[in-house]
Amino acid sequence: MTISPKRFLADLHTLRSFGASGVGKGVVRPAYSAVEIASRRWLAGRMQEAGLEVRFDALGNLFGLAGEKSLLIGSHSDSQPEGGWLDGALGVIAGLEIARASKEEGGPPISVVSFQDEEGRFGVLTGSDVWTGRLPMSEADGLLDSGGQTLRSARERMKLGAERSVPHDLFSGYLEMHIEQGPVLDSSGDRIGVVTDIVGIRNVQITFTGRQNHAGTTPMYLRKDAFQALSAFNTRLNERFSEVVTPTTVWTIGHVDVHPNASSVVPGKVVFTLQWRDADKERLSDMERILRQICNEIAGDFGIVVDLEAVMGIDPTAMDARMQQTLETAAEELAPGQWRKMPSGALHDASNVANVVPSGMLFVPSIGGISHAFDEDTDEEDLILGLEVLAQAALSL
Ligand code: HGY
Ligand code: MN
Ligand code: MN
Repeated sequence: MTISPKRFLADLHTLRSFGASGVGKGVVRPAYSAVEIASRRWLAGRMQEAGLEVRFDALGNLFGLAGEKSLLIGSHSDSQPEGGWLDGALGVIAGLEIARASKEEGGPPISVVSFQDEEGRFGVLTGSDVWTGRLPMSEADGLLDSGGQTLRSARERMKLGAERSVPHDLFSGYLEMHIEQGPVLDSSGDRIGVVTDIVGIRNVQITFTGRQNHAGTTPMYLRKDAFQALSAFNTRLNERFSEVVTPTTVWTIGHVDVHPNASSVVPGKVVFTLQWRDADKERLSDMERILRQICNEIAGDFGIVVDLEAVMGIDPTAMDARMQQTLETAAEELAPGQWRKMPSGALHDASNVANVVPSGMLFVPSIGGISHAFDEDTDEEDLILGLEVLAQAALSL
């Protein structure tokens, strides 16, 4: 199969032009934004030109189908609020190039997918959550983004044409190529990572409600300051998590909304997210137990009301053994001695897809280990090597 690195890179750069941030190679292409929908239409056009049958499902997942039973290759093409140009986009465009090359030469049927909202504007991996059946559409529709908009209202504005469901049994397997988004390959000098497992995640939104009041007249002992409560919560959380975590466990308070966010007002309310990730499901549960205990303590100590939304999550997931073996063989052939097996600390659609078809993942290095930031990047030679390894594995499968 003759893949075209030139055509692959050109498509990758065109996809970046949808929502290009103007800072480095960054993009701002959140799920269901106008520019994200425009990029989906463009992608659908490229799939059609490649001779694939284009299908959008009701959530906005975009498939380019190659026939009755095919290998599926892809990822996502939405971005974080401040994202890089390769996170997700790389896997989708690699899938497009391999499907197109195979079609041109009468090779095996290869289909492409771009899952919607992988970056979790509404959920966790919303598009593949719904496609694989982990999350019912009716529940997904009620999810809110940080601005209070429902997923249902966002998807109803898409107007992407006829929606049709895409059955899982159309596919014999799933391959996803992604940038590593961490420092392991970049610092070791390896050029390819074959993913063994994807970590599990839990994510929750928490609200502390205290008493909004005047910052000059309210004595300290009378305050119910929601921000002070959050500050104490964070300190206690770090102390208590340290009793159960390992060096690879991670946790993040990534979104904080302080109300009314004014210098002369004692904050009456904070809404924040807490996310934690680990390869061990038991540990994820232990951490949730600790979190709930601390919430109770803080409510008592500060006289505030604590509300926890539903904890959302995905369990740790192993990649399929045959898929790993096939990727390893291709890596050893094209990058002898320059690849490694490794777990993924980032989530990927493959975490979900692995529940419905055998799935495998391939990483290429992230320069400086940077991602979810405008300056995320990968050397062009590594992008092309990744494409070649993926194509070789796809052919073998
Ligand atoms: O957060 C993640 O791991 C993924 O990039 N959505
Ligand atoms: Mn991604
Ligand atoms: Mn991401």
